[in-house]
Amino acid sequence: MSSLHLADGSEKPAEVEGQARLYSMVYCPFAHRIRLVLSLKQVPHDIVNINLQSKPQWFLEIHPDGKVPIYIDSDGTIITDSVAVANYIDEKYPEPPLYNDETKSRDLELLDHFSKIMDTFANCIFDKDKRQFEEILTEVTDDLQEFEDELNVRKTTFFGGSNPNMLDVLIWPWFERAKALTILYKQRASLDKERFPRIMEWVDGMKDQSFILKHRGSYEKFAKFVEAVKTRNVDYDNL
Ligand SMILES: N[C@@H](CCC(=O)N[C@@H](CS)C(=O)NCC(=O)O)C(=O)O
Repeated sequence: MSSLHLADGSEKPAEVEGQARLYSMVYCPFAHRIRLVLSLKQVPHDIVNINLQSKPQWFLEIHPDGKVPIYIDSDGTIITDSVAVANYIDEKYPEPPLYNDETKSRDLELLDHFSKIMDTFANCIFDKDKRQFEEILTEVTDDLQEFEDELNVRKTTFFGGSNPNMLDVLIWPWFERAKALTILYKQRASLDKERFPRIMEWVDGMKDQSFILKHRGSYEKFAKFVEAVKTRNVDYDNL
């Protein structure tokens, strides 16, 4: 079950006993990570979407940061921050495994390096980065080189081998949203096929995964969402 985005003044939906809950927001890439992990692990849960511009008081009482995702486990345990939530779910539900001992430390290192790309993307879409778009794009592609090189070393479609692992899943939401840049900046923003053949193959492989298709969002709507955030007037359910 997924809900409309609940705002201040709304009632908190009753919890279903013995079932986990994800507090989410449809356009949030961090919450998207968790929807993907829950789907892959087939964890029974419900989703309550939050209007982040008018947060319900009861939502702020769950955690004062007031950010999504928040995951409430079936036993009431509250976990915040997408990577912590993803790892918590992975430990509790080991199947399918999303880390392997051989690559786990390198995967976590790459995940850490990917946060620089995430920050650049956020600053870029919300106009906090005043550099020319070309300059920002050059920086992002240079930062992506490490990921291309790693896939080249592993010689596999996914970082996880023939199936996506935690690193694949946790970086995907930003790739899905990247094309919004072409709308927001009215410029082409595609990767060079000669320089990034592995990443291109990875994107194609990820797109076809059933758990990715199930939670796929439109980059056009994401671009509308970004524009709406800038005017501080987001109609979360009607973009
Ligand atoms: N580091 C956090 C970031 C979560 C985050 O920034 N979520 C945004 C939505 S995409 C949010 O809840 N913003 C509301 C706010 O900051 O008040 C994570 O990985 O979960």
